Amino acid sequence: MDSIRILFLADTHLGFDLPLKPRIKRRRRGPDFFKNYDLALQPAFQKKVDMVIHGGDLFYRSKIPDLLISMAFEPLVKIADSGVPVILVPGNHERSFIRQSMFEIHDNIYIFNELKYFHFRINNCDIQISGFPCARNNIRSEFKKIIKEIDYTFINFPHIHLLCMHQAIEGAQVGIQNYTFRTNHDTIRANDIPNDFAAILSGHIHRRQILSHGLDGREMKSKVFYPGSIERTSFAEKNEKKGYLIIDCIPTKSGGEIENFEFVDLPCRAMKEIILQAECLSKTDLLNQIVYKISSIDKNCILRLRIKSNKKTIINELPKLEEIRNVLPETVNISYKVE
Ligand SMILES: [Mn+2]
Repeated sequence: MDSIRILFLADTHLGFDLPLKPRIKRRRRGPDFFKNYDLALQPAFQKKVDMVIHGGDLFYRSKIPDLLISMAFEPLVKIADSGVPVILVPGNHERSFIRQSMFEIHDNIYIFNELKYFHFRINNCDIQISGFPCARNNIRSEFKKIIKEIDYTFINFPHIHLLCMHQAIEGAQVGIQNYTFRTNHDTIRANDIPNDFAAILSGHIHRRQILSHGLDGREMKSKVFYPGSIERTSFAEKNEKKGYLIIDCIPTKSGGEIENFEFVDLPCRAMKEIILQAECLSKTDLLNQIVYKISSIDKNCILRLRIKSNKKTIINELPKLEEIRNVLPETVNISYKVE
């Protein structure tokens, strides 16, 4: 038996800032997400992997047009057609359900729209992929029940057994301040993670990371792999590298082991922040200050402009987002906040 190579990506948030009929023509961030989605799937197109797993938040939200669904599924159907299985976990952004039309339904695309398990035989290995859609209520108390149900699913004990989900697990970290998930009802206890999986593959946490210990220092025999999002979805991710995971699993008598893994980077646009004090300035002064400040920034960046003002009256005189856009290079994406 040979090892199995898995392409694991998650949190692609397709459809984010991608109006299909835009009223105003300007640069959007949506195409960046599709570009990285396509780049992330290249190892599958090149048949360098045995399986593709998406850890959820395929889409940016649940209510989406059919066109967006077909855009997202087009490469997946091609990969499935070429003989590489594609497995999808519905995330919280798609409200735990991935919708397909008849054009996207494919024998070789498997979706965890409910708690399920799929069996594969690849490289003479028996592989079981168990998984469930994002549990949005009280996963902390529900998780043990889910694991019990999975325990009943073994027909033959697989050489490789993986658990796929879209949840926060104790110890996971996000954001510039390293917020750590601990005891909330939406967080799985590290001690509840069973020992008999080759690995836990999860989406949801946008920072790439591997969890191997609980916060009490106890080791998890089945490690948790978060590939992170493929692009920066918020300023909390501004310093994070983005990409996907390639994981090699080796078969054993007890559910397999991870032999090797690699985080593969994807290109990301820089996120910059400019903070201005609005007091004692006219609107023109403020616009001039913005022009001055942005003259040195990366023209390809995603900009967050924060205007700090103590006087409530001055807010009426602040420039509108459109006026700021007019003084920015067209290539910059901007968000604007008055504090
Ligand atoms: Mn997400």
